Amino acid sequence: MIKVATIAGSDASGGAGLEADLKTFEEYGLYGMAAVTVIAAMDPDHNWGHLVYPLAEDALEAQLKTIFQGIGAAAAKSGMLGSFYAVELTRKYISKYGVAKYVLDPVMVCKGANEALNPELNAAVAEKLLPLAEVATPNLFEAAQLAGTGEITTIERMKEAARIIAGKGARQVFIKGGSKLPGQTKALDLFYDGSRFELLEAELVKTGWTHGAGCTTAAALTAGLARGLSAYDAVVLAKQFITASLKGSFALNQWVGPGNPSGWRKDRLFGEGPGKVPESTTSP
Ligand code: PXL
Repeated sequence: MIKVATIAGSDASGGAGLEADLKTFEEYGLYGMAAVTVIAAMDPDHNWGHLVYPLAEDALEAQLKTIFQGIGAAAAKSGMLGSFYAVELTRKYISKYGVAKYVLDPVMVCKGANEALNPELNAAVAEKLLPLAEVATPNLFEAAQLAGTGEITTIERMKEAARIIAGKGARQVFIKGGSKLPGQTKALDLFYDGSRFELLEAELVKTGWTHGAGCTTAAALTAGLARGLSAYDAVVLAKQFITASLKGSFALNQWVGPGNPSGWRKDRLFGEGPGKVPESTTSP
C-alpha cells in the first residue's frame, strides 16, 4: 500500500483541510495519514465565522514522529499550519526524513475571506518551506503574497509570480487561478517548472460551492506524485479530479458547500471522466 501524509488543519465541516485531503487520497487508492496542525470550527451563530485552535507543539511533533519516523510516506503535503512552530516542525520532518515529493499548499485564506489568516507566517513559509517543495500550489492571493507582487490580475502577472516563487526554491509552481482571474470563461491554472510555462484550462464549473477546492486540488496532486506521476502529469490529473469534484458540489447550509471528491468515481465507473488512476511505479 502506498502511504501518503497530510500536515494540515482539521475542518470540522468536512469540506477542506485534512478531511478533504484524506477523502482525496482514498479516491487515488492510497493510505492516508494526517498530522493535525489546527482545529478549525465555524460558528453558525456568527455568520459561519471561522475559529482556529492551534494544536500544542508537542502534540504536533508527536504526530509527525508517528508518521515520518514510525511509518514513512511516499509523498506529503502541508496545508494550513497556523503557527511558527508548525512551520518549523514541517521543515524539520520533511527534510530529516528526505520527503522529496512534498507539496506545499501555502494556505493563507479560507474561501470568502480575502484577508490572510496568519500574515506573520508568510515569510517563514517562504523561507523554510519553499526550498523543500517539489510543487508549491498557491492560489492567486497566496501567490501574490509569496512573490511579494501586487494583486495578480493577468496571465503575465501569474507568470511573473511563478518565476519569483521558483526563484525562492520551489522546484515547480502550480498557481491555482481557477475562476478568479478577471475575465476568464475557463478555469485557468499555471504550471511552471523553472523553465517551461504550461497554461491549463478546464471547463469552468458553475457553482458557488467551492469550499475545499484548493485543498482537494493540492491533495490530488500529492496523490499523483505518490503514485509515481511526473509533477506535470499529476497536475493535469488533479485538474480533472477537481473538475469532477466541483461538478458534484452541494450546499451544507446557507453559508458553505464543498465539492465531492468521489465525483470522479462516478465518472470513472461510467467511463466519461478522467480515467483510471495509474498503477504505482514507486513504493515508499
Ligand atoms: O480552504 C482552506 C482551508 C484549509 N484548511 C482548513 C480550513 C480551510 C478553510 O476553511 O478550515 C483546516
